[in-house]
Amino acid sequence: MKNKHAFITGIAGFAGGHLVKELLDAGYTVSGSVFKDDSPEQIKLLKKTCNIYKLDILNKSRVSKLIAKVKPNYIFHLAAFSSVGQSFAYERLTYDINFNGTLNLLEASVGLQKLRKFVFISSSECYGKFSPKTKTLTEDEPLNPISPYGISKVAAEHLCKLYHSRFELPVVIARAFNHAGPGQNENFVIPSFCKQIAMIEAGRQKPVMYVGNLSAKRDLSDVRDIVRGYRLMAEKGKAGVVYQLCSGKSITIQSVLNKLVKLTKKKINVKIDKKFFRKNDIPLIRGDFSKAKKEIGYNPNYKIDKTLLNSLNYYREKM
Ligand code: A2R
Repeated sequence: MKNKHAFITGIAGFAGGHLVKELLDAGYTVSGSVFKDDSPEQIKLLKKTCNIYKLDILNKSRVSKLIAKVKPNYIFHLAAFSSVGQSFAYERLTYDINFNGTLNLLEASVGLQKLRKFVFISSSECYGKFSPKTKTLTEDEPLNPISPYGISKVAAEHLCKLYHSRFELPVVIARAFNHAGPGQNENFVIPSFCKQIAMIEAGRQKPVMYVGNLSAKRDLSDVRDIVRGYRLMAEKGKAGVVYQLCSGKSITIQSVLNKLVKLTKKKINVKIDKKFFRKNDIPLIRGDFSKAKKEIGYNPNYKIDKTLLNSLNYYREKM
């Protein structure tokens, strides 16, 4: 469709696949980039509806050549080193991909004639440690990241704002809170639980689940709501502005686990394993999506029970 061509970096990632569906359903033409070929099935599927390019976002000249060739009207920059936990072990790589990769893409986008919006995907990890008096996070909360991942996203947000003020690049920043759903890899807490339950059901793991800190409270959304937020930001977001995308509620990891365990007929023993505990873990995170609701019409639709069932079924099918 004319003037509705979206380019997604990290298109074969967890959120990427859901964003493709969201955009195609809304009448966009979609293309995007993959880094490695380590999910050939997913890429084969994507190629049925999208043009897919191989791209390392750290390759500056290749990024600018590709963007100049594709000439998208919308860019959704999802490619990232996305694991908070692993960012401690791969600190420099995290800064490289999340900061320099974003810089390459911003540079390549300056001067694109028909670019309507550049959506940068940031994270609630930018807030890091905040005052216990803060009950609900808003976009105005000071940023105090406590992980290499959080630092990289804060720095990249600043870069996006600079490119907006310096070159009038129409950048909007999505500060996404935790999200889950089918397709997420097991480095994250919900898929890790789901995979273990599916393994137990398939007789491939003893009926014991290993879990980390269950008392942490998180603001959890369905990925399908979050990607709708990305589209709404592209269509209605104000350039240079940050929008939080979240559920506005918080739930303990314990409750998530209880809900998941109720979805299986197997009797499961839960064992706490300290190796899953994170230093500096934040006890409670809850966001407020009022600004996104007011300015772009964002309203989450999915109930947590559906998100959990769909995530578990994804791993059941994989078994
Ligand atoms: O390794 P691949 O081919 O799956 O690509 C990953 C891609 N990526 C890169 N792309 C280009 N050049 C690189 N040097 C590079 N390094 C990684 O980023 C992967 O498909 C994608 C990220 O996808 P996920 O890890 O599944 O993250 P998710 O959950 O979709 O997160 C999307 C965005 C990220 O910016 C997160 O930081 C944020 O939402 O929460």
